[in-house]
Amino acid sequence: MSNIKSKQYYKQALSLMPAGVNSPVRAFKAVGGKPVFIKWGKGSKIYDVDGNSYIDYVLSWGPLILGHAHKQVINSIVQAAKAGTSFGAPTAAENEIAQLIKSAMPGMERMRLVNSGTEAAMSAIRLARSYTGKDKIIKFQGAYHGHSDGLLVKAGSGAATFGVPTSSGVPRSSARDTIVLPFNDIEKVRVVISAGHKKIAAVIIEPVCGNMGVVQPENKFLQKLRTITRQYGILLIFDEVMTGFRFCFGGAQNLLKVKPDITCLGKIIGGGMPMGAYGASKRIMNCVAPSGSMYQAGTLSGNPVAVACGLKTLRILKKTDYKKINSLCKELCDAMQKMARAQKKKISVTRFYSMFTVFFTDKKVSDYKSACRADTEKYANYFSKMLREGIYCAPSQFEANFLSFAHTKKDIEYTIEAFNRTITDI
Ligand code: HOZ
Repeated sequence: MSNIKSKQYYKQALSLMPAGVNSPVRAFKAVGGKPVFIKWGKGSKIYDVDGNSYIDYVLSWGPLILGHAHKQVINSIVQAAKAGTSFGAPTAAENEIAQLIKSAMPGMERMRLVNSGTEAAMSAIRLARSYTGKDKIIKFQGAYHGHSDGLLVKAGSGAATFGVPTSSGVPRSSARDTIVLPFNDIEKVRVVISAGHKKIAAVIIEPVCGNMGVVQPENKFLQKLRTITRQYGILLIFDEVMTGFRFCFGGAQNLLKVKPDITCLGKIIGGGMPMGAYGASKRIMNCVAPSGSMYQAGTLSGNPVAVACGLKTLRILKKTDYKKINSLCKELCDAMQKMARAQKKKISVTRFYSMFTVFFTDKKVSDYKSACRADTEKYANYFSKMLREGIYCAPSQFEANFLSFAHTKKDIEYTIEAFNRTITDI
């Protein structure tokens, strides 16, 4: 496997961008080696500048649920671009995508399209503060809701990967209003809320965590959280940036039957183009300017090319049976877990529908503390070996891997064989 061209591009990139990348985890610092530079993708595969191919389980960190360069999606992008790339004025397609999202998540009676998940979560927090007149928020340890100041406290994803869960440059005054609690610990939530509810505007949560690796809610944690927040007049924000349209045509809120007050979306709703959204009841969304006094705006919000890409993706998903992707992911994860057991390796494969993480620990992973017990050196070794096998996994222990509808049985069988070879000497 030659990496000559990737190395050259990386060397050049180092003189242009911090660590040579435009988002930290891409630098491969947590897994060693140098990043591969991708030239193109099709279906379940990506191809680098040296001509190597990889079965892709990152899928642009989730959005490409239909696989790379899906023909109909690309056609929609081309058609939209031909008609103009940005107007900074309303278009009919924005109504269409908002209507489709609302039909899948009826709690989003009104919504705003934005450009990323970070923007959606940041705006949702401002909205909750505006609506309740309170300042403090609760988030969970190891959860990641984008890189806005108040949310970059004890955060997961790249922040956890690089040991800067609370970023430098975040003013103490911003972090002061963020209360961080352990995921899946409802008693801690109860104690903190009953003592401090007069100052707490919202609880923000990834209903299924993806940014500390995949960690599921347990023992009706979300249902109980819903009851407590409602009881104390605190808004519940579901960050469904990763989970929205990933498990079904809707969100984790549909599957788990818990209705948040505010929903944040990103990734899949843009189908691989930059897009996010936040939405809530008409009453809550009426706070947003110019209906209300909470200001939020964006030149590229509802961008016609991004909307066309997201709209086509969602329309295809609406007609698609998710059973195929979910059962294929189950087959993959069950086989990996079985092989790990057979080889007596300390590995726990966590999975929720078509999202999964291979944790290098045999202990149960139910929160950030238990996720941190995983052996990150072993993960790094695993990542590099899988890459050499032609499999592109998340370049950090604290991230999710994803399947797409383009992944085939053959991809899965090859991955299982490669996994078995790979873990033998780890
Ligand atoms: N932190 C992102 C995933 N949770 C990674 C984004 C990227 O590097 O593209």
